[in-house]
Amino acid sequence: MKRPLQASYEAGTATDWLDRDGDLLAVFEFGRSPLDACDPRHVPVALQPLDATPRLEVWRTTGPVRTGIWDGLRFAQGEHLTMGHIAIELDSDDAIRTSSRLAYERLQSYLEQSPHPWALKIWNYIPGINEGAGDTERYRQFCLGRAEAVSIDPSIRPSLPAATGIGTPLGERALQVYFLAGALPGLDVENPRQVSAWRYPRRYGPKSPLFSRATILRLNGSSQFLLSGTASIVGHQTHHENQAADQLSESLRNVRSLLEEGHRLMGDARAQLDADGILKVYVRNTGDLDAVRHALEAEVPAAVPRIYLQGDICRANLLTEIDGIVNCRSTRS
Ligand code: 3EB
Repeated sequence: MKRPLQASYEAGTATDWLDRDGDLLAVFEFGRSPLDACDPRHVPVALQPLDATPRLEVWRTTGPVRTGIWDGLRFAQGEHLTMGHIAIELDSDDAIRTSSRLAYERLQSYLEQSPHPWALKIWNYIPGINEGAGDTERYRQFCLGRAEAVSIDPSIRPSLPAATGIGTPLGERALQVYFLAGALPGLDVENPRQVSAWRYPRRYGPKSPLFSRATILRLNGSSQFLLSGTASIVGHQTHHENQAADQLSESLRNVRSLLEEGHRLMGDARAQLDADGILKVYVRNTGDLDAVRHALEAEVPAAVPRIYLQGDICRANLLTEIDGIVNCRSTRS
């Protein structure tokens, strides 16, 4: 059984991978501006890789893979999955809200006409995410713009893709949004330890972030977990302020709780952190790298591929966050 999405971290250059034909859906190159994309499958990401982290994340899928550009959105479409990305140049200080709205409107228009219309997971990389006080903070402005494009009825449980929202350097010129989409909706998973993000209280901003804690992509008998950015939030509150290692451990407790909840929903399959998955660890202060790494190594088997990236987290008191892709195994005997 071949999994619809094979994700891995790789050394080498993006060009080596782009020259391969057939099954390449995307190659993410860390430490480069999103405005440098040279092929629809090439996604430069403005987060610096830390330590000995590989520079590339590679996604492969069943092909053939067709590529194109649609109203500025670059996409690669395989047999079952589409990867798409948008980079919007920010021309003034207060452009985040309108750029976020524009990115989400474009993304939705693209999906409406695509054979893979269901967003499963969306990554949002926002320059200077914590700039601005109170409701003018760029992350909150980003959430406002997103909510203007994506409306939900808060009285019914919405169906939302998983997401990551991370800050890139203030000097980066573009807001970047990239996604994975499929022909069928994913199975949404919420975390019993956390308040759903769309229900966060008003104090976190005028419009709640719109994402589910994870989605499960089920296809051809295989199940893959797409984890949202997971931080040290219990209920809706930040835990372990100023303690990067403890925040990492709390994030892992959240990940395990989410995987357990997914098992409860699926019944016959269980996600397992092993060599078939990937973990991305975002670290705000490079001085915390060793502490965060030790905390991770104490709890996650060494075989699980992982990378460390310098990234700001959406709340100023959060120092680290994890996301990833975790494959499931059947528990049927
Ligand atoms: C949190 O749990 C941390 O705004 O798209 C995680 C994942 C976070 C996605 C987003 C924000 C987003 O609230 C922040």
